[in-house]
Amino acid sequence: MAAHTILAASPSQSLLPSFSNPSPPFQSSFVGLSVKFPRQSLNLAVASKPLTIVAATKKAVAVLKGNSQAEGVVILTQEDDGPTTVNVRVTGLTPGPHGFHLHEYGDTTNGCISTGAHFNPNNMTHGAPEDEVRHAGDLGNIVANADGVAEAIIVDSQIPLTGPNSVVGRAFVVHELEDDLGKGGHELSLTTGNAGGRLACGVVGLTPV
Ligand SMILES: [Cu+2]
Ligand SMILES: [Zn+2]
Repeated sequence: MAAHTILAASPSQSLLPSFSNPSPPFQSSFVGLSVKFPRQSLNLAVASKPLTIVAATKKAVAVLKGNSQAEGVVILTQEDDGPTTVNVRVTGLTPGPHGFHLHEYGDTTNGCISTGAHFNPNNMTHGAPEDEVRHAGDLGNIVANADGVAEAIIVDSQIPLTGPNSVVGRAFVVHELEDDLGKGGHELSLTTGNAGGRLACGVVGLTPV
């Protein structure tokens, strides 16, 4: 996998435009009017200088443990500002669906309880991953087979690894019961999906690509 690609025409040349040029092409000629160009167009305007293209992959991991037999590993990858791919493997579950969420805090001082509520930066009610109205942390259910093993690959756009809504430092939680995706009619459906207890959890941390 292309990990961290930096392309530059010549590493020995400066990547910044020269300010010693007597008539820089990016300077406004209108007196008293300030014109700002975004950095990218500034680079393009200085045709004699090399272009810089940066493509970055971010990768993170969470190790899930708790006061049950359930344990697992979650690997997250994100290319640039694209969706995040979440690779999940949890063992030690009862066969069937189990709610799977990103919770707000990466705090396990009181076990999985101290990870708080579902990660919800947009102040929504609980829902399914494909719903418009959902918590960002709502990743639906993972389904364990007869051996108690749940494996899933989830691609989601609301759980980036950078920026103001980054999930690095927050925690995954796998639940005892099925998440009803907000549609169960239970008093907890619109907050937790009525997914029951917290079997295992793990804090999302950066890892080498
Ligand atoms: Cu949860
Ligand atoms: Zn939720």
